Formats: sequence, structure tokens, C-alpha cells
Amino acid sequence: MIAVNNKEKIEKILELKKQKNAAILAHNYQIPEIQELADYVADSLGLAKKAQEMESEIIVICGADFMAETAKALNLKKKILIPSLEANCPMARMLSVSDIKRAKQKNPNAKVILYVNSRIDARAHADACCTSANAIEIINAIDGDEILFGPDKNLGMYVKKHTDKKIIYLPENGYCYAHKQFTKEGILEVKAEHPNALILVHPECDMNIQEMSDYIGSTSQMLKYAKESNENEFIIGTEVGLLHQLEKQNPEKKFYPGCDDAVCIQQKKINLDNLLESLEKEQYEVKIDSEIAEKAGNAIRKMFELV
Ligand code: CIZ
Repeated sequence: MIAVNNKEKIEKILELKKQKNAAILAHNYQIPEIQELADYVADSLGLAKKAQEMESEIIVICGADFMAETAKALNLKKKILIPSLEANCPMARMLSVSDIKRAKQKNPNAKVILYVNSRIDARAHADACCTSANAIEIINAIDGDEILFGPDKNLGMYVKKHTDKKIIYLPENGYCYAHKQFTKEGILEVKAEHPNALILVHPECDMNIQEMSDYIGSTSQMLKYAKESNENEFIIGTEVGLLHQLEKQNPEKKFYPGCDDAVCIQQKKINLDNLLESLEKEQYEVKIDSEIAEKAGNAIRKMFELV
């Protein structure tokens, strides 16, 4: 049931969206109200592709700041908005341009592959970007046997199991704090309550969590897996926001969070109020220095070329 004041906000948002020829793209970790209102809900790869295809003059990205920056780097002529400046990614801030330059000096032949969840100025120094949905393919496809990879070490270690290439982690121990919440004991407790449930986890989870799972994948891959599976119950090892799409797309199946605390606080900063304000005031517009936008855009486009 939609609360009355929410109903009014939603109506205003939809009206403004139409008036301004705007589109709303939301990440799988957004709160349900935002996911329900969006024109498109996906992982960061899906959002990046969609932003390129859309004709809308304004695109509001309800997701983390790096996703809005990706949309801007790929769509320099469009107005890209993010409703909250607090929707940033702490993991992205674990890797700086100087870290990359230092690592390149030590490993001059290595290719730099950065998870899109990194700062836009860092991505301007990458040979290619990747997401959790395509990291294995990108690393195997890029020309070069030594890879500087960052900032998520768990994703890097997951890829390492599927490649013969040498992976050097950048920084040494980058991580997503929401995915760090999962513990083996916690998941086993949920499993004890639901013994038939399959365990699906994200590659940003620690290796001991990956090792106890039935399936490892990005959010888009988990959605596909759950839909196609003959099983009916799943324990979910990623940010809790994904539960909304899983339940919506599979009303007959049951999904249990592997940990209730796996919450990306920053993504949850986006709500109906600041989305409405964002459309009203056309704030906060994503601006990127043109040289950085061009170089980071090349690394993102390279990802599309490679897979
Ligand atoms: O790439 C993304 O969108 C993130 C942050 C997670 C995922 O697996 O979709």
C-alpha cells in the first residue's frame, strides 16, 4: 500500500519526468519505492548501457555516484543528475590515482583493469573497466598477462580462480563494507532454518563465503539464476536491496537475506523526497573535467568492446 503523501510525491515525480523529458534509472540496491518508480532497474552495467540508448535529455541516476559518473562519461551531451551527494561508494575511495601511478611504475607491463566502482579520475588511468558481471571475461580478453586490478580484492580473487593471468591487487585490500557483513556462521543459521535453500553470493563477499555458496554472481546474474532455477528457495549474499527485484520477478519463490545488515547506507540516501527535488531543481548535475571524461569514457567503452 502506498502512503498518501508518497502517492502525491510519486505523482509529482512522474509529472516532472514527463514535462522535462527525463528518465529515471535505478540500481538493484535502491529502496523499493525508487525501484518501482524507475523507468529501468539494473546493475551498473545495465544502467550504463541503458543511459547510452535513451533519448531523454535528462537522466536521473538513482544509484552510487560512480554509476552517475559512468553515465556522464558516456553521454557528455546529456544532463545527468544524482538526487543525493551522499550516495557515494566508500570502496571507490580506497583507490587513488597516485596508487595507480605507483603500481604502474613498479609493473610497467601490467594492464590496469578497474572495477567500475572506482573514482572517475582513477578510471581515466585504466586500460579497461569491468563490472562484477563481466570481470572474468574482460581480464581474459585483454591483451596482457599481468593485471593491476582494483579496488575490490574479493572480486579480484574470484577472477583469479578463472584465469591464468597474474593479478596484482590495487590497493592491497580494497573491500565493500556491505558485503563484509556476511559471516559463515550467519549464513549457516539461515540455512539451518531453510535447509532446502540454495546459497547465492556476490563476488564482493569474502572467499570463505564464496566457497560455501552454490552460485557466485553479480546482481544481474543472480536474478537470472534464480529465475531459471528449478529450486524455489534461496539465501541471498548481496546487498538487501536486491531482494525486491528477486521477489518481484519470482513471486512464487522464497528469498532470505544471508545477513540483514548487508546494507549500502550510501545508496539508501536516495529517496522520494530528494528524487523529487532533483527533478524540480535539476540537481545534482554530474560534472567531469573533459580530459578525465574522455579517458575514463574510453576505458568504459573498451569494456563494451571486449565482451
Ligand atoms: O555492478 C553493480 O551494479 C554492483 C555494484 C553490483 C552488482 O553485482 O550488480
